[in-house]
Amino acid sequence: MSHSMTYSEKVSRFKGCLLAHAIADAAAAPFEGASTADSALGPFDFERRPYLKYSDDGEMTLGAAESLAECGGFDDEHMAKTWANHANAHRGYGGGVVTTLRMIREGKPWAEASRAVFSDGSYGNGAAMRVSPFGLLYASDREKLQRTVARSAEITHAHPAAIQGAQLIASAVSLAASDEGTDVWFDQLRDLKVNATYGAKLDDACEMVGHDTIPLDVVSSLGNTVDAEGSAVTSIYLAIRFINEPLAALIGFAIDLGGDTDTLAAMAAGIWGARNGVQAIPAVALDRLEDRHRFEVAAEKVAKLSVKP
Ligand code: AR6
Ligand code: MG
Repeated sequence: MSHSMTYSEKVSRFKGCLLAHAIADAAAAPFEGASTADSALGPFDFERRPYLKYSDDGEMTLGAAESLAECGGFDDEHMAKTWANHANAHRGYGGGVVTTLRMIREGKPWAEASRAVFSDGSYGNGAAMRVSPFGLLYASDREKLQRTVARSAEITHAHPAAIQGAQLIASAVSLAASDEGTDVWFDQLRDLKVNATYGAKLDDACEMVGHDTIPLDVVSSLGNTVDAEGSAVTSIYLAIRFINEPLAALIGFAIDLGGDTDTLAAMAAGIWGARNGVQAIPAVALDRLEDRHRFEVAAEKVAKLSVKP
């Protein structure tokens, strides 16, 4: 955070992050699994959706923020129980994580449950899609951010690619929440110890920024799939590309990508909201978001915690 940022500006960014994330998740969820559009079809129209119901992305992010606030920071046991107990089966959770969360509810230690479905751990983007509250809370301490995010990812997603995807998204949120210009984001993200696939995609994304890409180009270079490697850098690219544009434009383009639209949109919008603040989100979207007040309260509590001496 820059020293000149007031507390109310900070609260606006924390709310902007969580609310934009949930709104984008809800707006894009009905398009999950769609094919990639040949050309960009334009901004999402909030008017056509009377109710914005968030999916697993929003639910786990809310749980993360509430657990961080309640514990005054990260507590792995509490976080695991919160995610497990809050999980609503109707919100579209990934098949592996449903089983892992059920095992945690039944009392299995998370470190065992996390490797019970896939012995190498899940490489899905489920750890990255819920990580924005960590990026906000630990924005001023990069080392602590990486360590804490890795541990939070492991609760359900022990595979290194899932952990690194979560670290990339959390770092992008923290860069957005500070006033670091997007021109230096890629340098900072390359400094994380990520695998060669992420490294190559960060290079491609950096190259694509500033060019007028179509959805097919973005998907063929960066991906649109449920694995963390197939989506984390895509969302970072989306956030940078639309950082100075309306949220509806970002969501529209995420939907045009097809595939895992809700998670692509949510991760990108969380980054966008951490830079632009809640005042940049249209009232029609805020008014229609399910549990809007609960997201706002959680964001305020995390903001308060972040300035605690
Ligand atoms: N080996 C084989 N397949 C795997 C592995 C692995 N190690 N890891 C993941 N998969 P999951 P998520 C495949 O269940 O990451 C929702 O739409 C496997 O097919 O851990 O929390 C959300 O909105 C598995 O079911 O869930 C997210 O967009 C799938 O990847 C998305 O799902 C997802 O991994 C990811 O959710
Ligand atoms: Mg998804």
